Amino acid sequence: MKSLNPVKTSAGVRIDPRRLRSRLDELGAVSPIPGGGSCRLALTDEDRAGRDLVRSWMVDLGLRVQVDGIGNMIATWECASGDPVMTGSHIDTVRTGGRYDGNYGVIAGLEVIETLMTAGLTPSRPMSVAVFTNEEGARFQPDMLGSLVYVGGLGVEEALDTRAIDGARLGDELTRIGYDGAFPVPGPAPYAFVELHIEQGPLLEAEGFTIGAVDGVQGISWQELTITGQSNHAGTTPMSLRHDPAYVAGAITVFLRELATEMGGNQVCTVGKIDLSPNLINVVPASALITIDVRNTDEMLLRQAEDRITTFLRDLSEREGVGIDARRLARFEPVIFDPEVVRLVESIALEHGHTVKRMPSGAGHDAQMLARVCPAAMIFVPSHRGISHNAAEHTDDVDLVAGANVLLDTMWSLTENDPNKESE
Ligand code: HGY
Ligand code: MN
Ligand code: MN
Repeated sequence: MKSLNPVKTSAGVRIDPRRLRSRLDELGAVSPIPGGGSCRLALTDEDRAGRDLVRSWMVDLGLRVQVDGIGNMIATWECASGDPVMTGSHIDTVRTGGRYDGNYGVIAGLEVIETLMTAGLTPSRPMSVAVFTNEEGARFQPDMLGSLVYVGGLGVEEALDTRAIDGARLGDELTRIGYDGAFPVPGPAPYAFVELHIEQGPLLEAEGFTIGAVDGVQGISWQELTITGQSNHAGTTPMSLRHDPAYVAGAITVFLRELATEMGGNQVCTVGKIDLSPNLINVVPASALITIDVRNTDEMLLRQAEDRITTFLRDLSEREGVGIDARRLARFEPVIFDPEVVRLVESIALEHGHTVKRMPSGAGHDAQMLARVCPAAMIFVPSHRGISHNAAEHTDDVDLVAGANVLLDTMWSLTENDPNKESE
């Protein structure tokens, strides 16, 4: 993207904190769980209820709402010609979702548009807010599935045939909840994409920063391992004769922890799911299904980690006499965001008087997919104690408002920034 001159909104227009807060609480109350979070797994009835609510806000604002073939909702303020400046995120959650993950970026995007409309400011480009399908990847894999299809990184037919962890077919669920839209995918590339999101990690709060100018997203490697052994009696089977999938699942979990600790840096490894069968106290399991989530900001190191895991699994299966079948669920290389847009976020946050930290994202986001087709970047605000994917997820209102105002001026600068125009 050509060099951008920060353009202030006239008279320092700012969002309405009460409206932002009330919409976050209203959406958070859709399928609530104890502790203030929500459970809206992708394409469930709960997700539909959340979508219906957000779409009603989009329609009330007079935006043109287009639902595409993978269920992405794109709401556009058609106030000018040209490719839109797009923001947005997701409103599907993990099973133990917090109030802000994804929701905040969508609601802040609508807040930016409503604030500009109320102030009588009309951008020189259209603005749009996207709700992408199945960002979490908790029910259907991979994660960021909707935005990946939107940018042409996954064929829509293949995506529609994806099976959920509960066996449902994605396309059938999309039809069932009434969000199998007619708008074609891949969708049109926006002029630029900026996503506002909570950090979901501890750095901003621990280091005393208000805004994160996110310059990239780390690489992600997801696999599902099916471990098959010999089911047997827990009391009569000598230890030397066991082929025990539960032990193998445990050994893999320990290995991943030790690998990440040894590699250090940004290397992280997680076993998030272990399903034993038949899962009974007095039966050596027949099988174990586990997931492994491995990430690093450096692609070469991520590949090294994957190679070491593959070697470990091969040796372990021979030693324990079990089968280990790996199924790839997601694999995205690290992404670097557009330096000009990152610099714009940073300079606007500083103009607003905030402390700003440049940082990569440890979590995956839709922005990493939009970066394939347009200049993209992200804005982070702190997560209290770095907690996320947990009902206890929290960000102070003052930080939520700060981030939304940085988003407002970033989007406004992008719509008003004509490289041939003198900076004001
Ligand atoms: O897994 C992730 O990083 C994101 O929450 N989908
Ligand atoms: Mn998210
Ligand atoms: Mn998430």
